[in-house]
Amino acid sequence: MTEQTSPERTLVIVKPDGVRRGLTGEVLRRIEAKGYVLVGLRMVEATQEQLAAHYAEHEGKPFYGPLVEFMSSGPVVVALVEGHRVVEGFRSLAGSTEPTASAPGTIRGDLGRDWGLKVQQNIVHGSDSAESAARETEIWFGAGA
Ligand code: RTP
Ligand code: MG
Repeated sequence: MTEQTSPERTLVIVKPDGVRRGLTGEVLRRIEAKGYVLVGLRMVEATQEQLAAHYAEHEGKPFYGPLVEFMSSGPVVVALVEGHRVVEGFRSLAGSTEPTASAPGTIRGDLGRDWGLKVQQNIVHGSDSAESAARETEIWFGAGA
């Protein structure tokens, strides 16, 4: 199958809880099974600078500190994913922020739960717009990716 229009990209992160629980392959499998294409993939220990830039919109919120701490608690797998309307499509695959309220059939709804912690540990991140995807791609893959 070929794309009819210029493809969009989104930035996906398998968060430390997903990596720790051995769900990286399952997340990537769902992305590929949906028909999207992996065009970049790396495992990293996120730096404080990367997390401050990535979560700048949440600075000052009560969950910001616990979020940065959680995202620093182990390696993450960062993927650049391509396809027509992939930003919206991956958000739909991921489910809503709270795993408890996420629909079955979604990554968070099928594989996540609330652990009673200070921050939602919800397995994956997906960019919320094409603009966010471009900004986040530079943070995790560097300029020119
Ligand atoms: P993401 O950015 O990770 O794809 O998730 P999202 O858009 O659904 O959620 P967002 O509002 O952008 O929040 C970023 C991440 O912060 C954690 N969070 N915990 N009250 C809480 O416990 C809470 N609120 C947000 C989650 O890990 C969320 O994905
Ligand atoms: Mg978000």
